[in-house]
Amino acid sequence: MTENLKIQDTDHLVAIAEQFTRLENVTGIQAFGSGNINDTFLVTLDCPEEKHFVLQRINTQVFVQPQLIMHNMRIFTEHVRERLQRTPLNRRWEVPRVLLTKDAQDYCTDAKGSFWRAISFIADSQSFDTMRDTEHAKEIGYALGMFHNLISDLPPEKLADTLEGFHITPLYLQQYNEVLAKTSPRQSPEVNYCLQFVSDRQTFAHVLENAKATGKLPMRLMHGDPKINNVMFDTVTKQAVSVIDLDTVKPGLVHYDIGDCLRSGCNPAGEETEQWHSVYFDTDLCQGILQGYLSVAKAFLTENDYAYMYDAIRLIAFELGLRFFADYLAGNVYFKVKHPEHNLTRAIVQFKLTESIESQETKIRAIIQDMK
Ligand code: GN1
Ligand code: MG
Repeated sequence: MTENLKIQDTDHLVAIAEQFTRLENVTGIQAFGSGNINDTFLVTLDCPEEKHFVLQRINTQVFVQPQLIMHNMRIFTEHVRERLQRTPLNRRWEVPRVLLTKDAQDYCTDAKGSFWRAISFIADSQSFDTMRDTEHAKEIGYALGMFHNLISDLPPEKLADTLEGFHITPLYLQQYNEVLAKTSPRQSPEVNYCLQFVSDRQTFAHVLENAKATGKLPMRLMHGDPKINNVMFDTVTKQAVSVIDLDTVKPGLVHYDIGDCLRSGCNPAGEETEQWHSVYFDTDLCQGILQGYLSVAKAFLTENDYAYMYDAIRLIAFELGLRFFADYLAGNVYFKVKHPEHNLTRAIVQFKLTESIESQETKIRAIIQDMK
């Protein structure tokens, strides 16, 4: 048992984990990953065929209808399984499975009302918080492209909206303005930088929602959170084998995903760095990701999709910074933090990244143009 969990926590967790087992015994349980919203644990079993599974407590302050997540996951996994059976790929690709409880439910609740669910662990795989090289970048892009490709024929209206307002930048801006009206943040050069940064980009915040409203970009299905560490890599072949974290798979713009994948993948310092002076957007990695993405996604993209790619990259970096900064001002109520200034530092990292994207606009647009 791990040191970072207290004995009583561990006993409670084992009891929950056992709800999702049959004949196997739980031999270990440890905190897992670096999620900012849900609590995630890796459960170890005494079963050679399936040594691990992932147990998660869904944050119901954020996901107010967690049953919808499970509903979407069922439809999504069923669709992709059928697709892959019909047209198998010539390389390893897996989709996390939802595990059922002893009484055949896809979640269980505990005495405190917490919502727990279990998902299969992609065996012999690992994820990364930062990119190794352009080969890695191509694989990340391929993974997102494959993810989009496999659901490109699933009608968006079949999936529920698990998180209303997610990636609607003007809404985040509105919430930010509301928080700002209620608080008087402690003045500092960092806070002033953020205030000015947001104030200068009020109009830009609407770019994707305007494109959606005017029919330039269609509603499709998206992953919602395809950041670099949600792509699993085979430990031997080093190829991408799965995209995990399916809580926000729902109707939306693929541009939110393209933007999120690039803002997380092309920031070599990583989103948790404290060294925000050294944050920059790496255009070689950007080229690698887009190359991998388009090798699978070209088939369903339109001229307008390309036209908005640059804006998507810039917007999602800005949006995440805005979300972190608004949460800092609100007293850290949404994202988990390790210290009170954590969300402020995270916001500055995203704003520095946005600045770097803006200063390389011509180059990034040329990369996109050359790849069509
Ligand atoms: C949150 O919890 P996690 O790490 O999977 C957030 C994403 C952000 C991400 C930044 C539901 O994802 O939108 O991009 O943090 N998820 C939600 O690391 O808000
Ligand atoms: Mg997530």
